[in-house]
Amino acid sequence: MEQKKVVVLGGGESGVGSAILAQKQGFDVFLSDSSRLSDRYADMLTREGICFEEGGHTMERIMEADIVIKSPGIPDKVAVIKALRAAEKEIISEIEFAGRYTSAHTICITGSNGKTTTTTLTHRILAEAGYNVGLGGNIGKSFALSVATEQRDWYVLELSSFQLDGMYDFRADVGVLMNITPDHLDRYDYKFGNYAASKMRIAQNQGAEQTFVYMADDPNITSRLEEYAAAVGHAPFSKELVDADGIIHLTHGEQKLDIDSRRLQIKGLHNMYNAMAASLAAMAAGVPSDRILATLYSFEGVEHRLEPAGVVDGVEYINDSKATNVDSVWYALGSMTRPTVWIAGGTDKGNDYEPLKELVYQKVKALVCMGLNNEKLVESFREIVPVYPTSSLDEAMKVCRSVAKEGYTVLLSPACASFDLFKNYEDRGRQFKEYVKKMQNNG
Ligand code: UMA
Ligand code: ADP
Repeated sequence: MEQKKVVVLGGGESGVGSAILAQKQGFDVFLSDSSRLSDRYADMLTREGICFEEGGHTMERIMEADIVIKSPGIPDKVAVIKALRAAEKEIISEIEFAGRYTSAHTICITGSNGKTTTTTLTHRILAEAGYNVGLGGNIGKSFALSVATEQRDWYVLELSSFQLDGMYDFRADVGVLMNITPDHLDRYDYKFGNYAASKMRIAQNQGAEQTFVYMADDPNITSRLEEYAAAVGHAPFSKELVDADGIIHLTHGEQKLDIDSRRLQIKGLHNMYNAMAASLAAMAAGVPSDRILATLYSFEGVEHRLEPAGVVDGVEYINDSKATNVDSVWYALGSMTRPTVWIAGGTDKGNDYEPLKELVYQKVKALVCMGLNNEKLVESFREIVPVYPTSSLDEAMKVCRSVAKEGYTVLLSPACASFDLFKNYEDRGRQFKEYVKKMQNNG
């Protein structure tokens, strides 16, 4: 029988993992990338003897595919995808493909915000409870590479809407949906309904045997349950489950779990949601309540998410560089307990700052804009707080130092992407932390 042909589009983390798995499964594999591959990925492909091209897509070769695995960063509007769709080729995501070659149970986590924190926490709960569990998806090593190289009983996967878009038969044993707020609309014809529909795919193919964990306080989710998740075993979480003493009461089947939110090291309402979601997912996976609590109380959060960066002259500095949209900043500001100097700005993603105005009025003493184009932020907030436009980290930090008094918090929570002044959000967060360390050392 002739070998089936797999074409992988994109030679980054997703594509290279997919190509290696496809090769291992006996397909005839060809990988194509419109740009140059990084040395690391080119070496991995060469080592495995996988054919690839870089710097352009050769259509004749690509059109020979039986199955196309598309990297999540490639939008549908590019010519190569349009041509493949016109020819009715099967185009799937890496997660759909890899799901075909593992019998491991999966916990799949999506949402506009909170994915990485909840995925990391859930994975840690299972790992510390002794499960043979892998981590992947929109975080760290690709799922496909893990399936090709490891034997796991469980996977905890973070899924982006881009990955969900190419998933058809895949079914999560436990699906988790954190929230749906506007993001990435450029990939969804600027229609929120399209983006929301993509997020709801987390519950696709699920039935009564599976569990769907979701945030019941989000009308963007609850209004879509009937259409997308009618048949699933529901496990909702909500701020209604938190009593006046801060105890969160969770139930799943016969199992009960009472979490003392004051003992959580990750702070703020959004982190209570993250803790509830991770706990319900772990309960659905059969982890005993005492094991869940042990990990919940020791978990310090993930770098660049409301991460304490140090104290200088009685001023606390917090790195929330991953807050790249308005909703995440809303939660960050909401969790501030001291007068706050807020650093925001960068590459605007079409932000509407209206939802932040009330909170800024209540909590923020000064807004320090850090970006090459600060106009929109200045316009939005200048009537509410003093606004200081700056165009570098150094300038921004000098302003913060002069306006923040003892007992204040300086919060970097930009609401914007970082690409105007930094390589990425990690670079922005690290430079911020290094600056704070330098101030501590120099007095
Ligand atoms: N490319 C083409 N043709 C095109 C366009 C791009 O070949 O027309 C090539 C690029 O030249 C590049 C490759 O595609 O070499 C990149 O593919 P990619 O953007 O999908 O990036 P990967 O390195 O494969 O990483 C992807 C996810 N990236 C995106 O969705 C943008 C990673 O999520 C994920 O961890 C990884 O797959 C493994 O599954 C990152 C991310 O930024 C963390 N995600 C977004 C987010 O969190 O907001 C969704
Ligand atoms: P994601 O992987 O979805 O981007 P992260 O866990 O990395 O989510 O958090 C990104 C940003 O969103 C952080 O800056 C954090 O302060 C904020 N955040 C975290 N969890 C939530 C949540 N459940 N709801 C809203 N914002 C959140």
